[in-house]
Amino acid sequence: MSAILEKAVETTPQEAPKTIDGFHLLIDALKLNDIDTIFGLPGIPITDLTRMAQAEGIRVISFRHEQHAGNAAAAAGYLTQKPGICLTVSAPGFLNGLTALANATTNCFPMILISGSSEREIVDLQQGDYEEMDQLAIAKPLCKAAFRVLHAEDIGVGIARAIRSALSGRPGGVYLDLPAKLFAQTMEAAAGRKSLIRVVDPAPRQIPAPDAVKRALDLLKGAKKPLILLGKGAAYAQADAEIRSLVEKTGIPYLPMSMAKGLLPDNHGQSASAARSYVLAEADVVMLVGARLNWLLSHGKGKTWGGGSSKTSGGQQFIQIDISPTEADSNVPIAAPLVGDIGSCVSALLAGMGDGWAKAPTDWTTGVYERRDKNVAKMAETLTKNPSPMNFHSALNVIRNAIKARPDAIVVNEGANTLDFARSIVDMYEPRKRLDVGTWGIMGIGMGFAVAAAVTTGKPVIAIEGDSAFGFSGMECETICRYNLPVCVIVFNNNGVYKGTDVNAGGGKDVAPTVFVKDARYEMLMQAFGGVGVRATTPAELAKALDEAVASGRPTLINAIIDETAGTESGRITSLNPSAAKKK
Ligand code: ADP
Ligand code: TPW
Repeated sequence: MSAILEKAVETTPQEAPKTIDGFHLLIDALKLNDIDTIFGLPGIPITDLTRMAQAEGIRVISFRHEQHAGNAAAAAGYLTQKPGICLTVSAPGFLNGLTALANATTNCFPMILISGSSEREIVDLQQGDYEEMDQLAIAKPLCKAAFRVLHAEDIGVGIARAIRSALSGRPGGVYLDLPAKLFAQTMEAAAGRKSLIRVVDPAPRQIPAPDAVKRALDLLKGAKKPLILLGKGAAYAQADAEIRSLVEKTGIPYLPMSMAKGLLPDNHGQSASAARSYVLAEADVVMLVGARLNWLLSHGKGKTWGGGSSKTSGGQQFIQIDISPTEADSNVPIAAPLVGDIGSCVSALLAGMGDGWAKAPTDWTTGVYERRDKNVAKMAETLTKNPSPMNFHSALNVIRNAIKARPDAIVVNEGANTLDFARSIVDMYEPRKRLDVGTWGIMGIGMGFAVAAAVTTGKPVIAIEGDSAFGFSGMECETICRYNLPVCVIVFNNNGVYKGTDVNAGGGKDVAPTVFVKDARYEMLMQAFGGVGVRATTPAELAKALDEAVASGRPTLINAIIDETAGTESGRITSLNPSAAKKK
C-alpha cells in the first residue's frame, strides 16, 4: 500500500473495514500515473485537495488567476508529453480556466482541467447553489473530451479516461468535472485501491500503412524543388533524431514554424527560414510534418504559395504527416497523406528510402541558400545598428546573443511586433525551447508558460513580452517570486498596444484605445515581490541585466524602453485587420 493510502485509511474499531475518501483516491490515481505537479488556484470545494496533494508529495503550484494556471498546465503537457493538470473551483474559477483549456485543445497540447462543481441535484433543477453552473455541458464543445465522476469507485476510471483522451491520437484538452460531494465519499480501502488504473501505453504508436509510405516516397522522388515544413506537432512528438536524419538524408531545405524552431538548430545548413517567401512560392512538393495548413500558412493558397489570387493554389503537391486522419484536405488537396505518429512515419520513410536515396537537386538548394545567406547578411547589418531609443531589433539582438550563449534556456514570446521580430531574430538551437502564442495568436500565455517551463525543466526562462501582452498575466510575477523561479521577463515597453503614438480620433481627453501610461515602471512589479527590477534604455544595460538574471536565476523583470513609434499595427498580420489592411 502506498504511503498516502496508508494515511488515508481509518482504523477505528479493529474489525471495521479500512476506508479511503475521494480526496485520497484522486491523489493516488494521479500519482499512480506519474503526475507529480498540479497547477491551480484553491477555494471551495478544492482547497483541502490542494493541501492534501501537497502533503502527499505532489507539487502544487498556486496561481493568482486560473487562466495562467491553465496555461501552465498546457505548456507542461507540451513539454513533457504528460497531461498538465489544472485544478480550479467551480463556476468562475472553471470559466477562468476554460480559455486555457480551449487554447490547449487548439494547439494540440495535452492538459486536464479538473474543476470542483456544485451539487448535481441543485444544478439540474437550477435551484441556485453556491457557484452553480452546468460546467460539463459548457466545457464539452471547447475541448477534446469531458467527463464527470459521481462515485468514488469511478475516480480511477475517470482519471484513466482523461489521461487517454488528452494524450492519444491528436493531443488536446480534457475537462474532468468533480462535484464537491465526491471528495468526502468513502469506500473500503482495498476496493478503492483496486479501482485505480495505471494507464498502459496512453499514446500508442500509430504505424503508417506501407502503401501510404510508398505514395509519399514516390511523390518525393520526383520532386525538383522539395521543401520540408516542420510544425509544433513535430516538436511535441520528440522524434528529434529521426527528423534530423530525414532532413539530412534527403538534403531538402526545411522551414520551421515558430514553435518548431530549434528542432534542428536555426544555424543548420539546410534551414530555409531566411528565405521563407521564396521557398513557399517556389517549392513543387512540400512535406508537412506536424503542421496544419491554417491561417499561419495562408491556408496553402494565394500569393504566399505562388498562386495568382488569395483563392488559387500555387500548384504545389503536398505530403502531410499527421496523427489526425481528418487533417488532410482541410484547406487544399493532399496528394500523399501519411497518417501516424511522427516518429513512426519518419522512421518508415527513412527505411523506405534505403541507402541510395538521391539528395534534393542542387540547382534548387543552391538558389535557396544563396537567397537565405543574402537575407541573413542584411539582417546582421540591421542588428549592429544602435539607435536611440532602442528599437525592436537592437533589443532583440541582445536576447539573440544571450540564447546563443545559453541554448538550453527557454524562450516564451508574446506580443505583436515583439513576437514577429523575436521569431525571426532570436535563433533557437535546441528542440522545445520556444513557447509562444500558438495557433490562436492569443495574448496572456506569458507568465503561465514561463512558470511551467521553469517548474518542469529547471532551466532559465526568458519571457519576451510586448507591454500589452505582459499585462494579461503580469500579476503572476508574484507567483514567479513566491516559488523563486529562474524567470527573466523582458517587457518591450513602447507605451501601448503595437506602439504608443496613436491619438484620439475625436480629439477628446481620453487617450487612444491602444495607448498606455507613458514610461510605466514595469520593473517595480517584480521588485514589489522581492525580485529584481531593472529599467534598461540601451542594449548594454539590457545585456548586463539579462546576463545577471540568467547567471543568478533570480526572478527578474527588465523594463526595456523601446521607441514608441517603432511598431506596426498588428505586427505582420495587418492583412487580417480590415481597416488597417485598407490603409496599406
Ligand atoms: P504549427 O502551428 O506549428 O504549424 P499545428 O499546431 O498547426 O503546428 O499542427 C500540429 C499538428 O501536429 C496537428 O495537426 C496534430 O494533429 C499533429 N500532431 C501532434 N502530435 C503528433 C504526433 N505525435 N504525431 C503526428 N502528428 C502529431
Ligand atoms: C486574448 C489582440 C494581438 S497582439 C496584442 C493584442 C492586444 C498586443 C500587441 O501589443 P504589445 O506588442 O503586446 O505591446 P508590440 O510588440 O506590438 O508592442 N486579446 C487576446 N488575444 C489577442 N491576440 C488580442 C487580444 C492582440
